[in-house]
Amino acid sequence: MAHLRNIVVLTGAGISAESGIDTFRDGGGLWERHRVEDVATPEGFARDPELVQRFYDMRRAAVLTKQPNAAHHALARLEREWRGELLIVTQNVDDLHQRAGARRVLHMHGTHLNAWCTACDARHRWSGTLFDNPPCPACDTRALRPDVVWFGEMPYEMDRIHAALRDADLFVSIGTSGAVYPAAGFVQDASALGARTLELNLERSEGSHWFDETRQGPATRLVPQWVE
Ligand code: BV8
Repeated sequence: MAHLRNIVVLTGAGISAESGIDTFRDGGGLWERHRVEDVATPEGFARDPELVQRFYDMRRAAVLTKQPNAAHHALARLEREWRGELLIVTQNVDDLHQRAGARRVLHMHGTHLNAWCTACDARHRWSGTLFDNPPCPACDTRALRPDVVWFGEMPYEMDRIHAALRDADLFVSIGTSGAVYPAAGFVQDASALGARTLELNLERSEGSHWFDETRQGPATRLVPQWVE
């Protein structure tokens, strides 16, 4: 990697799988137990807010009991030691990158760590539950929802992501099925803008054919190997 300056890393649920956090589309994953339309869309939330709040309360509580794994730690070490720009764009709503010591993490699909008040637009650090419809600490209105991006909603900080892809010499995708856009299109954007592209994933994904190089295996083996 000697000649590289700027790296963009995209992570998905697969990087947290070995920490014991469910992925979406693997066997036994989240979408086998819940219809996306019911728990990860604004329409589903409007239809049955308590179901959606319980779904995220359960996942938020689960994350609090998990630890970052060797892949998160290897990425955090690289980010700390890298001489150029390195941006970790994660589709994950868990905080394992941060807890491994990474400092520049962009949660394009939001984070379990926050509750979002749709009355006053404030975001609050939140480790409790939301199903009991608590009041917003800022405006006292009972209008808190998980601060995550649902299907049909605009991901966060897309301008910042596109600027980083424009400057990237290398784009690395770790642990994602390449099933959801716009994240699944970043490899094509990066490639068209002249970056080399590398996929590290347990198995070939829907987007593998877009990458210059793909390596298959568990993130806790592939990421430390790539970082070394
Ligand atoms: C948008 C947060 C536009 C919540 C998530 C019709 C109407 C509206 C939109 C659309 C539409 N048709 C298409 C779209 C676009 C839509 C989309 O792409 N749909 C798909 C289904 C076709 N996208 C959107 O709606 C996005 N917004 O387009 O906005 C817009 C424009 C203007 C104005 C307003 C809006 C927003 C999508 C965000 C949805 N939120 N998550 C939550 O977490 O609950 S999506 C969720 O699934 C993830 O965040 C991620 O993005 C996505 C994919 O998940 P992965 O992370 O890849 O996990 P998965 O289980 O799929 O795969 C795991 C991988 O890991 C596997 O490959 C496996 O092999 C690997 N693995 C497993 N173990 C390991 C491993 N790898 C390494 N080591 C291991 N040990």
